[in-house]
Amino acid sequence: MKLCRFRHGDALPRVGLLTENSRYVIDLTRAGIERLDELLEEKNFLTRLAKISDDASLPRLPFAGVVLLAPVDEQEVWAVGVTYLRSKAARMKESAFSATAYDRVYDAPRPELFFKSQPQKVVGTGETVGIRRDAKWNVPEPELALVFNSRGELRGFTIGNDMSSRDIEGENLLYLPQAKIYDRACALCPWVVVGASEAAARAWTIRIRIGRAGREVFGGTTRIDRIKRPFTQLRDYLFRSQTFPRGAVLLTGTGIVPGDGFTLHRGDEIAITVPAIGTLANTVVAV
Ligand code: DO4
Ligand code: MG
Repeated sequence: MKLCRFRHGDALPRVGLLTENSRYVIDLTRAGIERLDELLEEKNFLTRLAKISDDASLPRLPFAGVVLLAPVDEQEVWAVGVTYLRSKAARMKESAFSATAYDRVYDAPRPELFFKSQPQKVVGTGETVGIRRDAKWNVPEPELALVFNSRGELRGFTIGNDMSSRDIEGENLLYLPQAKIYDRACALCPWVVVGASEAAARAWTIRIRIGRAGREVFGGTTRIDRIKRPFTQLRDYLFRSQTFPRGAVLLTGTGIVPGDGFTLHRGDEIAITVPAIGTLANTVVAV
């Protein structure tokens, strides 16, 4: 099942459930569900959603008539880095003098976790993502995203883009927050797939296509099962000594890194797809 946040007309954001045929969004407002984060707190939310999908009295809105939003109400977005060998190799190569930090974190028990975005700064599909004006080497990072409730229970999966400035990151590891956190640096796919297990998600693939003036300038695919660490381990470290009263979203790291000669340009079209979830599509602007 796929959940989303959406807007319809002038109304405030609502929560929706995609119908089996993907043609309608069931508006969950009349079922008493007004916020995604609250729904994900419910113990039996999957059973409730199964009943809702059979309830013909709830309004079904044609898919084409709704505006899909990023699937966060008040959840912070965090990220984990260097979870794929490909990411480790790329960071070691780009680093002026901190290459061993990446090598060590890849093998260490404690993962590299970092704050990525406040919820209100997350952009959704169809919106613009940013490249910094003071950076020369900018890339998207296509990542599977884990959606947790406040108890750290994995409630669903979506797709994230951890936009990054590689020259700033490579110059000095202490610049990582500037390479990672700026306006329009975090995008999330509107769909949250619920009811799938970690084992199922590990069989998925993630791919990216970057278009420029109608031509593909970069494409790549990888498998989620190449993520080195179990999702439970990532969750345990994220929730250590830290509470998330509204839950949290965790980007799980990138395994697709364009070659060193590639940087994003304004106007580039980025499409990140996990077939089991959907596509996150954004156009690049300078911020
Ligand atoms: O340490 C730098 C960030 C790594 C990252 O974002 C990734 O591997 O996806
Ligand atoms: Mg990343």
